[in-house]
Amino acid sequence: MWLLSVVIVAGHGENNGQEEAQQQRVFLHEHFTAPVPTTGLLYPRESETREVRKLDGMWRLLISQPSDPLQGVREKWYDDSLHKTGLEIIPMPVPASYNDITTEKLRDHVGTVWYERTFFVSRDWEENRRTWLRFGSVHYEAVVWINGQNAMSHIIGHLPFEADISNILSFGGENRITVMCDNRLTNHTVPQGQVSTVKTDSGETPIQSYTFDFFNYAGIHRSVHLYTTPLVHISDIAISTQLSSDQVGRIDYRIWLDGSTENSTMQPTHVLVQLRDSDGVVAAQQVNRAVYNGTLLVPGAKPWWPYLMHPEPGYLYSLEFELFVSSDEGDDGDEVLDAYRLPVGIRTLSWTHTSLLLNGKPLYLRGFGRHEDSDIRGKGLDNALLARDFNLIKWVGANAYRTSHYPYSEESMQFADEHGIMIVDECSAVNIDIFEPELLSNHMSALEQLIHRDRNHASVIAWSVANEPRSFKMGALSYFQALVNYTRSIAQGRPLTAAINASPDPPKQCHLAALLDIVGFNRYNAWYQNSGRTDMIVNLLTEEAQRWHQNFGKPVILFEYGADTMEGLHSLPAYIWSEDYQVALFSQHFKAFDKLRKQKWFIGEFVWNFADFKTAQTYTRVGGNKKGVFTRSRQPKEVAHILRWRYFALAKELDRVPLPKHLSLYISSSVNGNGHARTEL
Ligand code: BDP
Repeated sequence: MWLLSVVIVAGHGENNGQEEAQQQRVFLHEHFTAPVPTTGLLYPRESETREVRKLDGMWRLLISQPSDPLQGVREKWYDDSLHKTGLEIIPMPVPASYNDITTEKLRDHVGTVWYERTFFVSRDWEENRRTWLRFGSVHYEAVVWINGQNAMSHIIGHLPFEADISNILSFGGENRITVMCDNRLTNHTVPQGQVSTVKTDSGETPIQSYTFDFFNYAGIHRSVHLYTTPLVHISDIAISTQLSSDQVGRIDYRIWLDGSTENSTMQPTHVLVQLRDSDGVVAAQQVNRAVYNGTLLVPGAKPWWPYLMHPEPGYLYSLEFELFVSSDEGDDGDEVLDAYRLPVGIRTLSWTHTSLLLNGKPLYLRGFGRHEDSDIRGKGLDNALLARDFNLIKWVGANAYRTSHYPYSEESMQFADEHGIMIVDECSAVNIDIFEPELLSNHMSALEQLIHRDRNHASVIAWSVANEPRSFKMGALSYFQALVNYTRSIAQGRPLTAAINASPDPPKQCHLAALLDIVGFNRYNAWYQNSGRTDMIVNLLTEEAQRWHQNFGKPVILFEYGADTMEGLHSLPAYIWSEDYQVALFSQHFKAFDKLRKQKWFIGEFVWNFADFKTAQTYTRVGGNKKGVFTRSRQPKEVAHILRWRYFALAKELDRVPLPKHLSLYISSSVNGNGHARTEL
């Protein structure tokens, strides 16, 4: 890294002078250390050689003093039960964000909290296996102890981490797990934030601020798994797939083994790789003796297709890996050392300067930006919510969403594979600014961990490297050159994109767009710009999209458009915040999209947002961001019906999908020939 210059710009006020100066520091990110590649972390799945248990449920929580977040580390609270501290302990569900569970204190807590629970492990788990502890996500930073011994630590929320804890477990006895979770964001975390101290009526207290527009929920957000593997086991798998024009599927796979045993009769001799279709019938197989990578060919393969692009969307095979040790008695006596089954969809993904293609067919994406967010649970994984959301996505006829603005749960990625919903998979770099080397290295790590986690999902059609970075700044150019070069080297056959809000043209031209494969932009015409003017959408939007394509020669997507809308608020003529206004604004966008679709390089329209969600407190947000097509409790606003009509009309036009029976309501026999004119409410 080379500091090119430090330009001190005189600030307009004393307070922001320092900040502005800092923002002007420009680094040439020529020499950076790429992240150490992630290993392991296969999603825990039961098999004949593996057991999986969840440690979800009610844990205990201790809230540290915001003024002394590391007190517990100094005083070694992990050495004994948290009760021994004499401090207040409260029940806390896992998985869930802790913020909205209590009635006071916790919502705006800044700093660390301590989680704890106990569990038993049977003696059977001691022999010939390893026991792993795996967290789906702890936001933002976690340190984990088992029975007082440090087991692992991790930074960056929304990503899994794990450790082999066999050596620190008490088998046949009680074990204690202690987790310290820190929610503080700084200039070098992904996303960024700042902690400062304010003087309140009862003294000084730290507060967390950030520029991104969703609440910084924290806690143990996803399931905690305890699982076993054999001593020598399959630790990691990478696959890539292709489908030829004559329907021959191709799966290139690679597996990694981990562990050793002194017992030579337990050394693996070969791997049996079998691809089973959804009826369990073997469609292809291979025995691999020396190397752990290979190719399976699948004649007459059933491809993975997105929802509404095929009568059987989301078709998944099960790719079985069985690790064997040969016995002297011949094949029949071979012993399975380890078995792991990976769901796999076979498809070809490719792109050009104008299109993104799946199985050779150009895609038109229609969907949403979303959030993992709900009442009480915050960002905690909730299967009921997950199932409801997918039902709504399918009801509305969407075929894609972006995991704005961080990686979503692994369970949701599996759901997307199964339902044929395409995912633009975004890392947690939202609104980044101040492009310093420490940020770059965490940002690279965020992408590396995301790609490692999600590379085997058929549903993932692109990686989004950032949302609304301050990419027009001078410092952004070398930052994104380094970031994109690195990410491209690990991209596993997916194009790179980002959701940009800088401009396609100088003076605030985006430095990132030229580096991407697909240019995505966010634009709030008739909302943040020209509020109230739904007559100022079509031309502005179509012209801007054209500028993006002309300037950068890439396929273009609109990743965000929308309007805050209070459910139940109506106004004629339409007035901002009313349901009528949201409908009118969407309708004008649809006109622009249809103009743009004639130009083949415009490949997708994403609404902001799928559902209302919680934000930090500010006078522009009434109980949170209300741009949802659905309310926070997942009921439709009026616009949802209009959107449904459009998304199904697109499915009909593009893929000859019949319209759902009850899309429109009977009004009168004189309207539209069949009497159906208005969408069903
Ligand atoms: C965009 C951001 C998104 C916000 C949205 C909004 O990408 O996170 O929630 O604006 O203001 O700029 O609603």
